[in-house]
Amino acid sequence: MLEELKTVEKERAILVGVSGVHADRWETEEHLNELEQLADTAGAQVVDTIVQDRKKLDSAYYIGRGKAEYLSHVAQELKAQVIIFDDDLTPAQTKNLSNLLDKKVIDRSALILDIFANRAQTREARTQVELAQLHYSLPRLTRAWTHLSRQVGGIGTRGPGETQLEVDRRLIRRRIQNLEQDLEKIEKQRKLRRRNRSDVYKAALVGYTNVGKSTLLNALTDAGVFVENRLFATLDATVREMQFSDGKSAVLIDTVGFIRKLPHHLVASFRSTLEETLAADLLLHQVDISHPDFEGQIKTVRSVLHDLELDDTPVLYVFNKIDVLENKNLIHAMREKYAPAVFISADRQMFLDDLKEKINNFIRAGEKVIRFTLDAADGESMAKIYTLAEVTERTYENDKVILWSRASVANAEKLKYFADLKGWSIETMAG
Ligand SMILES: Nc1nc2c(ncn2[C@@H]2O[C@H](COP(=O)(O)OP(=O)(O)OP(=O)(O)O)[C@@H](O)[C@H]2O)c(=O)[nH]1
Ligand SMILES: [Mg+2]
Repeated sequence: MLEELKTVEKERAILVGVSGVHADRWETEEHLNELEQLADTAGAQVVDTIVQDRKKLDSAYYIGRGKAEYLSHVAQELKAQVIIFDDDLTPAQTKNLSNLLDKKVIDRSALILDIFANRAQTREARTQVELAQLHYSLPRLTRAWTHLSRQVGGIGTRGPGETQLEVDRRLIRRRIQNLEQDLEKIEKQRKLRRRNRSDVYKAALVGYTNVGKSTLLNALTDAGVFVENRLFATLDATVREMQFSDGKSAVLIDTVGFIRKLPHHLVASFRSTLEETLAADLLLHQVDISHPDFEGQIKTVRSVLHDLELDDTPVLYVFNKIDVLENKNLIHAMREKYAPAVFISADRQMFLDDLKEKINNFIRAGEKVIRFTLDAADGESMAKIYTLAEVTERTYENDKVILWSRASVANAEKLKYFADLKGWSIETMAG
């Protein structure tokens, strides 16, 4: 269904932002730059950008009726087909504006959903996106939308928007239920796979979209993940093993990037993709230090992590793209402000050893030091310990053997279980 609605010709779009209410002029312009990238990713051509200063938003027309009429003239002059607002519009504002402008009116959330719909490849991602789209369109099912639905194709109309408009809300609710059941099944399979990995150390790459997460995963693990200078290149979770020089290994997880105003239905739908990240031992918060608003992006990512209840997971800041950073003084300042932090170029493979060493330090800090005392003749138990722990010292006392070792928290738990079972003496200390 999604393929049928793809645009052939680029749609002409006008972007609209408001400054003075939630953001100052500089921020608003930065947000509109990003909106332009989003529009480009969705396949639109931006023909004009309008910023309006306002003290208060208009509940009926968002930018006020006067400005909306002006916008209508501009849209006609420039032959625009779609008007994209940077902020989320209420269903009533969308309806009023599309009636007055007689153009397709969409907001940032609808645009992001559209990109996700277009890019989703796996069954899981498609299900998640459709679910989010249905949640989004449910309160917006009005006559205005029926009218819009006649303009088939183009951005903001991919996915369920078109066909479901004619069906009633009851059908949509039923579809939502079905999709939720599908997702539950997919989630169960995922959980099984994850359980098999439960004793390995997991580091998750998190960060704003386009900061270079997939590039870094490829550089560290030969994962061969798709990389593109566009927003939301990655929608699925990829998990790969990563080797350290001391023979240790960990898994590295790459997943969907975050963005300002990620529609909350989308975050909720993507929970199962994000599960891998939710279970991580360490978050590598990757930042594009060459981006003019990288600190704003850090704030956004932190707030999504907070919503995902990940405040307690340790974080290592990974500042990327230092190869194109003009102001090198920034590195010094950020090293203090965001400690612990590393500064790398994933693309040029610069300072990746430093990053690996820091990750390894985190792994070591999470390990337990364990002393075992057992019968020297008990070869089977000894083998078990050597599999689950890194033995650093072995001494003999009469017919007993004493092993000093290090193990992850999960493996330490397992070893404790075997110790009780087999009657070894075991003493655990923090790493
Ligand atoms: N100059 C420079 N560009 C980089 C570096 N790392 C990645 N890039 C570029 O940044 C763009 C985005 O890279 P990705 O790896 O797709 O970024 P991502 O964070 O996975 O993006 P999403 O999956 O869209 O969230 C690509 O054009 C990369 O070539 C770097 O160290 N320096
Ligand atoms: Mg990616």
